Amino acid sequence: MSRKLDALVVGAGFGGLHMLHRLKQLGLDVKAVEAGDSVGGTWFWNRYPGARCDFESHDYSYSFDSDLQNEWVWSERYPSQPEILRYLNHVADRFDLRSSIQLQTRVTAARYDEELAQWSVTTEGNETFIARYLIMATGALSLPQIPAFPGIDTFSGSWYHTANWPTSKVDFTGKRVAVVGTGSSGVQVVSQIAPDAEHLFVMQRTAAFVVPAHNRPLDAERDALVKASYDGFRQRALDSFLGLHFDTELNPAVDTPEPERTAAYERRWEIGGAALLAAFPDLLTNTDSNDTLATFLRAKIEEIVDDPATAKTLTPQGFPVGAKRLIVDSEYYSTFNRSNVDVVDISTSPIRRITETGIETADGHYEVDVIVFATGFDALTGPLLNIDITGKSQTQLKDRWAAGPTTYLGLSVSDFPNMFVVAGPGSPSVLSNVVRCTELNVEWIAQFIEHMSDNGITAAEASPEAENQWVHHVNELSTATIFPTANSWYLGANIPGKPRVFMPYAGGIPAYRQTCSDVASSGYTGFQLTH
Ligand code: NA7
Repeated sequence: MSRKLDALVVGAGFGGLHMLHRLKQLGLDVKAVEAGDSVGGTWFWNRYPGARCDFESHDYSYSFDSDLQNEWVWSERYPSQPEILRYLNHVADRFDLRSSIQLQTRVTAARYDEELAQWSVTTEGNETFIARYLIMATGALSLPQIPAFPGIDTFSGSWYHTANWPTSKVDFTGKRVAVVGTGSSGVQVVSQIAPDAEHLFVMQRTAAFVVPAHNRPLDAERDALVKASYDGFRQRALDSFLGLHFDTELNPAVDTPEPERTAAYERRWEIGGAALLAAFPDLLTNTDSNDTLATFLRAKIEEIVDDPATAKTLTPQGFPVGAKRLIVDSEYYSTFNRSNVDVVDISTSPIRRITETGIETADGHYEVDVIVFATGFDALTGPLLNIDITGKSQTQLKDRWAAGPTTYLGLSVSDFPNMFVVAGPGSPSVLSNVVRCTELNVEWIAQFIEHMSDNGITAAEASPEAENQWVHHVNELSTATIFPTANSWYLGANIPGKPRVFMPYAGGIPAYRQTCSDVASSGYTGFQLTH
């Protein structure tokens, strides 16, 4: 049985919920399908202890509805996973979206019918949806990666991935635990497990730069202050590279004399969060400048961690600060001062296999009862390529993207008409406050769909020329930054065999917003429109 719709939205996280709401406002017959048991997307799945957003609550929230943003009260400076999930559930109720969302529905394939100008979308349960518009709000970090360590099936204890955490509480009391991976998820979970575990081994392949969050309850005064000037607050965010506002010194870091420069870093260390990365205007473009911040952060690790050998292992080397995502967490380094916590350097002695009783590395065996994989995601392209997507002339997305993703504005792919991507590769996405990016994308897609319908346009796709130019532009922008110099998931470097291409748009939110707006106001330049 197939269900016919105007539009199908895949995913009910930040992007999908907003998209559904906008298309309903346009009067379209629209449905969202969601693989999870609840709305929330990333914030539904990543429910490991300590899961928290690294951007502040007011920033990491929708701006599209004035009443929504004024009535919701965040309880902490940085929102925890349960609170964000409550917020997204509130949004689903407030805008009456639930009856248009089908949960526990994973899309497996989508095929474009050129003659009828419509998509046929199949689910794991063999349902079919027919829709003119297909909007992929599948998330950038929604396909977890579990490395293919041999022997995992023989392990007699329990193991979990942070991005697929059980809904019931996992009790670590008195257990020997290994956490594999020290990205944001690993860092957050480590300080939560350490107090309960009998022993915790933190298996680190690459030491990460971690800055304090200084999380705290959000006081009513701060909340009132933001709400009194929400318009200005949102505008400043949209005018900022990351889609959230930080105070930046006027002069480049390299031109700022000591001790003024260190004082600027110290102030931001005390403020907490990603503010450090925005301290000077050239930190993301000049490696010498970036080195000054790296030196500052390395000294902090030495100060906090008591054991010099442990501090040395935890000290990142060989890549600029921010080239791998800067991690925000207050307790991580001090957790290694506990007698029951050890860092294991698996860069020098890699994991060989999982045994029945633990983890075997090149130089030893670690007996554990629980393994927590905090090994990240097949980011940006993974969630899309995990679906068998076929466009015009039998073109398969996985073939088209074999050498890396190609999009126009991150929103559209040539030969895949009427398919739009929210916060996809080629958009600022994970390189920005992703909520600002999803809102820009959703609003832009909604307006384009309205334009198509008002003008009798049945199909729209990126032209190959516009797509090529955009891909070239995205590459060019990234090479002017420090981003491509680290083995990060931004580049696909964490997935064996994945093409090494810097995927997000590194030009910042203001430039991206301007370009998308110019494309729309010029009658959708770069799109092939079929009437
Ligand atoms: P990340 O940031 O991709 O971190 C994954 C971690 O797992 C990282 O330390 C990896 O080391 C490590 N890893 C990955 N594969 C392996 C293998 N095969 N062996 C050993 N260690 C491995 O994912 P997160 O979930 O922490 O965070 C993702 C984003 O979510 C985050 O940036 C925020 O935006 C929210 P590596 O650095 O690759 O050497």
